[in-house]
Formats: sequence, C-alpha cells, structure tokens
Amino acid sequence: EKKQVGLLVMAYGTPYKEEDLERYYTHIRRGRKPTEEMLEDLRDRYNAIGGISPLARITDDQALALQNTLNEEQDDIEFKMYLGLKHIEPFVEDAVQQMADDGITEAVSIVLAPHYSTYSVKSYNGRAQEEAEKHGITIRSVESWYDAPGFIDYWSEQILAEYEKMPEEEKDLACLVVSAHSLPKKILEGGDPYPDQLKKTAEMISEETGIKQYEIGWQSEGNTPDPWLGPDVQDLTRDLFNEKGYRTFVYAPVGFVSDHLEVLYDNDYECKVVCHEIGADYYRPAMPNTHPKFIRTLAGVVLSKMEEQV
Ligand code: FEC
Repeated sequence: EKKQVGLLVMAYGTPYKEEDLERYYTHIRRGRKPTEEMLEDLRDRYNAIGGISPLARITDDQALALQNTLNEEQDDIEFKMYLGLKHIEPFVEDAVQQMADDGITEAVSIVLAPHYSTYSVKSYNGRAQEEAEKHGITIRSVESWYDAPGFIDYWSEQILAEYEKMPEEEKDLACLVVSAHSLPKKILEGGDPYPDQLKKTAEMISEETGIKQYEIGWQSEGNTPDPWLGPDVQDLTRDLFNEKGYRTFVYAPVGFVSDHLEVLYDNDYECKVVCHEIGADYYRPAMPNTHPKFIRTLAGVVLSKMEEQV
C-alpha cells in the first residue's frame, strides 16, 4: 500500500467568466472595490485577449500533469493533487480544507511562480500553513525554484529558438529582456530576495545560451500610488533602443509560467506597440504551460522537497 501525500498546487487564479471580474479585482485589492473606471480598464484588457484569460484551464492542466508525472516517476508515494488559488475559488484554504475532509495528514506544496517574495510566495505558503495547522496537516512548502536546471533549460531552448529565426546581423542588434512581475519597492526594506532571484535566473540563462546582450526588467505593475520596482519593460525598451542602439527585443517573462493577461496583454500587446512605434522587432518565446520538460522540472523540485527532513 502506497503512502498518500497531498500535493497542494497554488496559483494566482483568474476570473472564470466576465461576471467574476469585479469580485476578483476586489480580492486582489484586499477587499477594496475598484472604481468603475478601473474595472472598465481591466475589462478592456481582458477583452483585448479574447474576453477571459486562458489561465484557468492552463493552471488546471499544469496541476494535473504535475500530479500524474509525480505518480509515474516513483513508486513509494501516491500524490493526490489539490488546487488552491490566491484570488478566486478554489482558494488556498478551500484546498487544505478538502485535504482534511479526505483524511490527508501529510502534504507538499508548490506555487506556480518561480521566484520567492514576501508579497507572493510567502503569502501563499503562509495561508496554506495557517489552514493546515487547524487540521493537523503537515505541509512541506517549496519556497522557490527559479534556479532549477530544467527551468533554465526550458527558457534557454525557447529563447534560442527565437534567435534562430533571425538573420545574423539582426542577432547582433538584439537584446534579451528578462522580466518578472513588478512589486512595490517597499519589499526591499525587508531584504526581499525577489530581485536577486530574477537576476540569478537571467545570469543562468545568459550562461546557458551564450547570449550576452541581456537586461533585467519589471512588468505589469499595479495601479497604486506606491513606487514599484523598475525599470518597467516598456520604458526599458525605449531607453535601450535610444541609448544602446538595439533594434530587436526578445521578451522572456520568466516570472510567469503560463499564457495569461500579464503576458498576452502586457508583453504581446503593450511591448509590441512600443517596438512598433520605435521601429524595432518583437519576439516572445513560448511560455512553459504544460511543456513536459517544465512539468518534469517541477516534479523534481517536489521530490527533492519530500527528501528533506521535516
Ligand atoms: O487573469 C489572468 O490571465 C492574469 C492573472 C494574473 C497573474 C498575476 C500575477 C502576479 N501578480 C502579482 C502581484 C500583483 C500586485 C498587484 C496585482 C494586480 C493585478 C490585477 C490583475 C492581476 N494582478 Fe497580479 N496577476 C494577475 C492579474 N498583481 C487583474 C489588478 C489590475 C492591475 O493592477 O493590473 C497590485 C495589487 C493592488 O492593486 O494593490 C502586487 C505577482 C504575480 C506573479 C506571481 C504569482 O503568479 O503569484 C507578484 C498571473
């Protein structure tokens, strides 16, 4: 009889249908309702990518593929997957409650975001731990996997595939923009590792691909008065064009793992518009989604976590 272990897969969440938009946005804003104007602006962005985001389906597929890969790759444990979302149901707490109802006492968790920050991964893990304690469930939580070799390999291959499309003289004037979601600058006061982890991901990709012309950027910053981590990828694009003479930009939003609003709109629409305006070429490698190499990488990360002493 195999040991049963809960596999808590946590991710951001997205509206399932247009009517979910307001409560979803309100949850992201910690309970403060957005103004009609803010809501309209967000609705327009979703409409520009086809109405709703493909994220819900992709997240489901990733979580299921991860469970199946884990169960195929070893014989001692049967992993049973529970999906827990940050901003819409099934919430992280719902998933842990369901584990308790199913009699799970031991679990491992992973967030579908590679870099650790007090704003993102810490909050997912904290919510999971708090709920788990109520039910006497032990959860081993993966904190980050931004440097997992398979993850670096995935991006390196996809990025090189984009460079393959360019004639030699275009490559010489191309810049790789490695980015993650911006966060309020105040995270830096507490020594948050987020910016360093993004830098490390970029360095590892540069080493593996041999691409030396690369820059770090931040994207998708929120609509709040706080100062956010910069440079923003759009400003960065203009500056690099003007100051360094780059004529081609390859965007690698490595802080995300799926095709969703922040990539399909913020990169594929907004960055593309900037490139168009200045007369530069735009490339964006494919997101990991359920690519087998990516899912196997996550499975490896989960299995290493299981081997650690609790
Ligand atoms: O539906 C979709 O396809 C896109 C889902 C989506 C992902 C995502 C990832 C991250 N966010 C992070 C932080 C923040 C902070 C704020 C914020 C605001 C929004 C809004 C939408 C939204 N986020 Fe998000 N984010 C996604 C969607 N995010 C919609 C609200 C409109 C807007 O500001 O654009 C600002 C909160 C505030 O206003 O106070 C902070 C981080 C990630 C990457 C890590 C992760 O996936 O957890 C960090 C996907």
